[in-house]
Amino acid sequence: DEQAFAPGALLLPGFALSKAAALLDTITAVTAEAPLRQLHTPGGQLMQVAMSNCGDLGWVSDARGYRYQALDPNSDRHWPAMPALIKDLAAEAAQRAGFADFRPDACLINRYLPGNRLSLHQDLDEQDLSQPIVSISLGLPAVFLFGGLTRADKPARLTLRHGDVLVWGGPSRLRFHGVLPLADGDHPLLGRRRINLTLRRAC
Ligand code: MD5
Ligand code: FE
Repeated sequence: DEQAFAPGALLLPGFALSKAAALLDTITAVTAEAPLRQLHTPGGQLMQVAMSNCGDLGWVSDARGYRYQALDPNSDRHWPAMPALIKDLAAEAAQRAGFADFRPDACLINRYLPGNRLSLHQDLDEQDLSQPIVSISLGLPAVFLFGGLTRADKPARLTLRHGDVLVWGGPSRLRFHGVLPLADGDHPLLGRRRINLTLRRAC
């Protein structure tokens, strides 16, 4: 039961559910090579959400700014390869939303613990903003804030659950968005955490 809840935005409830355990295994392997870590914003704030990446490019933030780079700054080694399971699932979801040849080169792994939030922002660091972003949610449910094209637009709320996949394309690609502080809980597969995979064409 797909829901096009805004122009260009498609919610695929439970689309990743049958592959959740296998996805978790690949994430565990990736984060053994490139551990999750909290990044600093260019303004010097420590982000609550811990992050890592797989794929040709990874998103990083530090005093020099936000950017994509091929090397993990913690190790100076390439990010782990993007598992085919993740890449294929994202391409299939994008196809459902009308993006026939989405070939992600970057997968950001976001790890939320209870209390962690992601403040309202836009995703602007990618070269081609006509390419969609595919977001896969695993573990504890989160209240997602889904705003407009200016920061002042009052965001709508949407609960993202284990296995949900969202495709953000077209005019929704540039919406302000964020995540409210994660409520505590104990998920049968992931325990006390939420993991979000964000698949992008970065360059
Ligand atoms: C998350 N992550 O749940 C979200 C999922 C990030 C981030 O925001 O930057 O890592 S991606 C949600 C998203 C992406 C692009 C556009 C819109 C939402 N939107 O128009 O609302 O950890
Ligand atoms: Fe974002």
